[in-house]
Amino acid sequence: MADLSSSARKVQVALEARGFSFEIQELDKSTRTAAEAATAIGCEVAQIAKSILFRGKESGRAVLVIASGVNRVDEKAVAALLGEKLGKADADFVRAETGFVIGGVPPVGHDKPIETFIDEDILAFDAIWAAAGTPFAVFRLDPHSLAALTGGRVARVGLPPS
Ligand code: 5CA
Repeated sequence: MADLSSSARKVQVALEARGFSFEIQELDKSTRTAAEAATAIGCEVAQIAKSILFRGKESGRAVLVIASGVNRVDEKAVAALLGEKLGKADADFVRAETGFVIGGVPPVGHDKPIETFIDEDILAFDAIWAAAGTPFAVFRLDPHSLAALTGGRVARVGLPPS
């Protein structure tokens, strides 16, 4: 913990505050994208929990989708659950809403509460990995903890590659 960068430490504190003992690891290889993270860790890309931010088109509120690394987010499915169409989030919006930079956005520990959806495909694995605040930090967790950890709703919000 003492060795973690300040952004990773914020995530470690948030995990502990929710009663989880998952340990953040800072690697010397980039984990900025799901593919890079899988290579650095030595796991399947599908085992990477991507945190993708959207912006409600009318409300402007942030919406987080945690998806399996191989899937695309089914924006129509998320919009239907939300009752609002989705717009894109740019890098500044991501930073302002979460407190983290793209490539390091974690599933928890954001500066503001964010409505969250969890891609049900991520539950197929015994272990998954999520970003932990920087493009070099990750933590390993069991996917069934994601809902309790984030307060998110598990739903069919991922589109597998064809
Ligand atoms: N650290 C890895 C997972 S361990 C990670 O954060 N992967 S990610 O997929 O969740 O984050 C990268 C995502 O950020 C991309 O899938 C993409 O949706 C988003 N992104 C990348 N560049 C931009 C950009 N310029 N503007 C908005 N979103 C972007």
